[in-house]
Amino acid sequence: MQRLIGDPNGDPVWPGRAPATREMIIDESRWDEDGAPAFPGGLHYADDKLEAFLQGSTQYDALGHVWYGGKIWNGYDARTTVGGLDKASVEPIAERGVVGRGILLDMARYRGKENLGKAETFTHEDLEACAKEQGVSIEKHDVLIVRTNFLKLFFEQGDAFYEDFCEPGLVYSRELTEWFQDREIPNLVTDTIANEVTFDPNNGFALPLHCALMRNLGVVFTEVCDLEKLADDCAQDGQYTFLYTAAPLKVHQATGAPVNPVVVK
Ligand code: UVW
Repeated sequence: MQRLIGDPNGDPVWPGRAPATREMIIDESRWDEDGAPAFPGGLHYADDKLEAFLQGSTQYDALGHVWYGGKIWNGYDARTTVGGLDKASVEPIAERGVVGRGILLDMARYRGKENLGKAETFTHEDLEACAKEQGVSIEKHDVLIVRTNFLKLFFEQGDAFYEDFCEPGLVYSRELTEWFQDREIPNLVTDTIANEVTFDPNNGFALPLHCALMRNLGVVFTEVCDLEKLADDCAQDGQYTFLYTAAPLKVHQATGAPVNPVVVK
């Protein structure tokens, strides 16, 4: 479910971030150069380096990634983020990983579309209706995996994708927040950059669900997942639940980290 990291064609990223670049440090062309190291037995090897925003591909957000009112998740002072997250970094998610029942909610297919459009919203009631149509029910502690196929437009449109940038997604309401809380949903996974409608159509706020779900409830977010193969598979066999497993890279004090979630059906 991970998109490619370091692909020259780039990866969709939040405005202001840049796609990862991978640089070849040594390969067969370098071993003939003057000063190249020599190893007994004629050993050669290839080595490379990645320069990447930690949230510049398929990734887990740390719980301390977003806040308001000077407090991050669990009431910690937001100044604990200065110079690196002393609290609520990605490390505990990396150490323990996430394993549980995953459920794919294919909102694009449910709405009869190839992909959801810019700023298209849906609610927890739509998620329930989608599950019902798929013949499954959302259970307590399920990892919710929501497909929009919106990032298809990034690959089709290039830079124009970022004009009037507003992704489709869940829209904030108190009822939606309580719905997540009642079900103790541990993890929201989507194929968009922000996991929610970027700007709330009701009040214009940016990313209110990052605040309500991540900062206030401790729901972890997995973003920029490639759900296409999984969605095709589920549509084919009609089975929309599976074992979901993921552990992001363990990066000290980081605000997020790349991950390749794997499901077992
Ligand atoms: C921001 O970092 C602002 O958003 P996201 O969590 O979607 O990457």
